[in-house]
This record gives sequence, structure tokens and C-alpha cells, in this order.
Amino acid sequence: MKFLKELSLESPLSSVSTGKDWKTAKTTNLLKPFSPVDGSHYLEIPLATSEQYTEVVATAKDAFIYWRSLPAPRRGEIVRQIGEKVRLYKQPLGHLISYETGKPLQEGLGEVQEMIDVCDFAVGQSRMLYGMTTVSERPQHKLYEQYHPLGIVGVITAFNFPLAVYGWNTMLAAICGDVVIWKPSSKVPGTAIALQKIIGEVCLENNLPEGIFNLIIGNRDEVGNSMLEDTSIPLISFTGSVASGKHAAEVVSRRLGRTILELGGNNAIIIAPSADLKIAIPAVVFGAVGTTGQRCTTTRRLIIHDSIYDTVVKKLRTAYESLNIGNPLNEINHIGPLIDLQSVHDYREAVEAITAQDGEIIYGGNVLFGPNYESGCYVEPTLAAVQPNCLIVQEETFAPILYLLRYSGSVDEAIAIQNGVRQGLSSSIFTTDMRESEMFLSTVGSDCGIANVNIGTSGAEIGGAFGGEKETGGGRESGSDSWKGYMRRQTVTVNYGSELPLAQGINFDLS
Ligand code: UN1
Repeated sequence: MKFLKELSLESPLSSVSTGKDWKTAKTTNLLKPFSPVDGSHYLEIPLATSEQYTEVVATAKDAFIYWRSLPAPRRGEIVRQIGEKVRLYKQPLGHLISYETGKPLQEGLGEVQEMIDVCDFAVGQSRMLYGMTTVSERPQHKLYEQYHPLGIVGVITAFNFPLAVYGWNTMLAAICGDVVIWKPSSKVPGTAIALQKIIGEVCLENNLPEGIFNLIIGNRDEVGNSMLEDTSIPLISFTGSVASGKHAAEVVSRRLGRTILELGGNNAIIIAPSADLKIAIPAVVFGAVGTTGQRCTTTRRLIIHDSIYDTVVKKLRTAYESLNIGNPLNEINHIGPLIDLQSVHDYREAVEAITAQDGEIIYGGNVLFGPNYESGCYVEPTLAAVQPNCLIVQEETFAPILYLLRYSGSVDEAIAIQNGVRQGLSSSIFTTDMRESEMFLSTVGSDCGIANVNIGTSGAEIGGAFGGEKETGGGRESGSDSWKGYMRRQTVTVNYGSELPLAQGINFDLS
């Protein structure tokens, strides 16, 4: 495949890099990733060993001493060059992401764009690591806050956004003066290696020491848990399932380390009576089937007002009938495969649960077989009408299943349904009634980290803070002031007078 060559993904490959250097493990434990597109095992990578992990951490520690003292705008300049280089490789990277994850090429390219955008954002931010000054209660005293680099940041990423989520974390951590150890999902190692090679070129051109941008591809025990337990990593940013995130949170908090968690979502769109269906229907369809329902922002629940329920369902069916399912690298296809056979199994189980729990499959519900679907990972996007108390609706099944729910009263009823799940990532309402949209955005409205009006639940821009509440984990990444999560805040009080007045009016007289 041309894009593998263009990204220098040719054997022999290594799974460990500290920047320019690649280190080959002395192991027979080979990772052979599976492409859900055609079912082939397209790479062979020796998995990292725990000795290699220890070496990477030692290199990263040394690099931090150098990197933290470089002025932040100069760190930003390195990130600018990374963004420039990613631009040059946008096409092959987009193709590779599509091939590894199964997402349509357009979405693969969109993901590369997200990485480029976050690089640009981080470059600007590198000149804006603002502290704040406030007023002291004491005469001739100055009180202010400043932000310092934190240290080594461990970034553990999921398969569904193999490039963008790394970018959100690492490009910000880098301008903040941190060094990063990246453990990508072993389902998508090619994208990680390709990006690391691109970053390595920038490291080489700028003669940077090893250890600023580190990659380590290994399994949970040897690498993942070592990172979680390692007291030399003050911050772990973890993206993945709620179950794995809980494990990560427990292990890191046991040593009082920090986490940024970006876990599951169970995102809903409310379709109010006044909704403009011309924009609502495409938003729902993209939200539900984009990335084959494997975004954490995927629309999983549709809460439709009774008065327009039948119209909405009819329009959705028509839209679903027009979707093409097949090889995601072929641009006529809207939907590619699920990531692997385990996900297909989970999809099947969810479909069975729907009917067992008195739901009705209105569209789809089948695994696809035949000449275009040989990997076994292609499934039909599914619409399911369910009862309000249906248990499967509470779960985040990482597949293109959209649950249809009704409400008949005011927007408050719809908001209660929307908030009635354990997860709290993204939410949206389609309405042209300003009272409803303001209610949805108010303190008694959506309880999610992301609340949208007249756009869907997925496809967030990088400029906003990304993350959610409840079981989604509470972390914030990417835009706004998320950068602060990668730094240590210091409150400074300076006395420039010749007296020692104590705060709170305490009198401590030694004479
Ligand atoms: C994810 O699914 O982990 O908002 C990230 C979106 C994308 C990012 C999704 N910008 O859908």
C-alpha cells in the first residue's frame, strides 16, 4: 500500500522511540495489528519490554531538565514545525488512519486536520501561559500566580482517534514545558509510529535531545500499568472506556498523581417540536454513524417529541437507506467497519438485548457478509425504538446503534431523559424556540461537558475545552484553558516593604 511506504512504515519496525532514535526490543513478542478494512495483518512490531520502559523514563527525565528551561515560545516553534510537517503528510496519514481504524477517508483526513489545528492553537498558546495578579491584603506586598512545567506526562490513547487525541494532549503539554511518554492503543500502532517518525524529523532538524517526545508500544502489564504506577509521572492523561479509566484513576490516585480522564459518553440529541428537520436529520445521521458509531461523542440516543416522532423516524429511515457501507478508503462509502471482531460481538449482543428488553429494531441490526465485507467487521447502522426504562440504553455500546426515545411534555422532560444516564460527555438540542434552548443551557439543563444547540453531539472544534462529567471522568483537553492541566500552579507573595505584617491580622511580637 502506497501510504505505508510514504510514511516509511516498512519492516523492520520498532515500538520504542525517544525522538529521533528507535530502539528495537529483544523479544519474540510481536504485535501484528489487524485492519478491519480487509482483515489483513499489515505490520509486525516487536512489543516493548519493561526494561525498555525504564530506559525511556530515564531519558525523559533528563530531557525535562532541558525542555522546561527553554522559553515557551521556542517550544512553540518546535510545535509549529511539527504542525507544518504533519500538513505535508496529511494525505498518507489520513489514508493510514482510515485503514487502521476503519473510519471513512474524509474522517481520517479530518482527524489529521484536527492535529494540525491543535498544533496551531498550541503555538499561539505558547505566548500566552498567563498567570494572574491579584491584590494583597497587606501593604507593600504583591500576590500573583504563575504556571510552571509539570514534568513527564503519560498520554494513553484509544483506537478511535489515534492522532488527534495525542495531539490535543501532547502539543499542549509540549508548549507547557512537559515531556511526554505516549502509549497508543495497540490496535492502531501504525499511526503512532508514522507520527513519531514525523516528529523525529523535527527533533533531528532542531538538534533536540532525546526524550522530549517518546513513544512506547506495549501491552497493559509491561507498559500501561508501569506508567500508572510510576511516581516519576505526575500526570496521566487517559482516553478509553469507563472500566479502564476507573482502573487508571484508582492506580494513579493511590500514589496521589493527577489524571485527565476522557472516558465514555452516552450522548443524546433532543428533537423539539419546533426543530428545523432539514438540519437536524443530517446532524443526527452523522452523529450516529460517523466513525461507525465509535466516537466518544457519537449520538447514541434521540429524544423526540411525540408530535413529530413519526415524521422524524420516517426521515431517518430514508436517510439510513441512502448510506453506503463498505471499504472506507473508497470515498463513496459513508460507513466503514467496526474496529475488530470483539466489537462486532458487542454490537450483536446489544441488538439482542434491544429485542429482549421490549425494544424494536426499526432499521438494520445485522452483521454484513459477502465479498465486500470479508474482514467480518462490517455491520448495518441500526435504529431501535426503545422503552424509557430499557437497560441497554444506559450502556455505551461502541457501535452505530441509535436508540429512539419519545417525550410528550415540555423540554424539562426531555432534559431529564437526556441527563438520566451515568455518562456526561456531549449533548444537543434542535429547537428554534429560544426559551427551550436557553433552558437546555441553563443550570437546570444539560449536565454534560458539551452542550450544543442546532448542531449534533460530535465533531467538536479544537478551540473549546473537550471532556465531560460523571462517568466521562471530568477531564478537559484541547482548547480554552485546558493547558493549565499540564502545568503546576504556584501562588507567589512578595513583600517589598521593610515590615513583616502577617495575614489575617495576626500579631506575633518578638520584642
Ligand atoms: C473521541 O471520540 O475520543 O468531537 C474524540 C469529536 C472529535 C473528537 C472525538 N473532534 O467528535
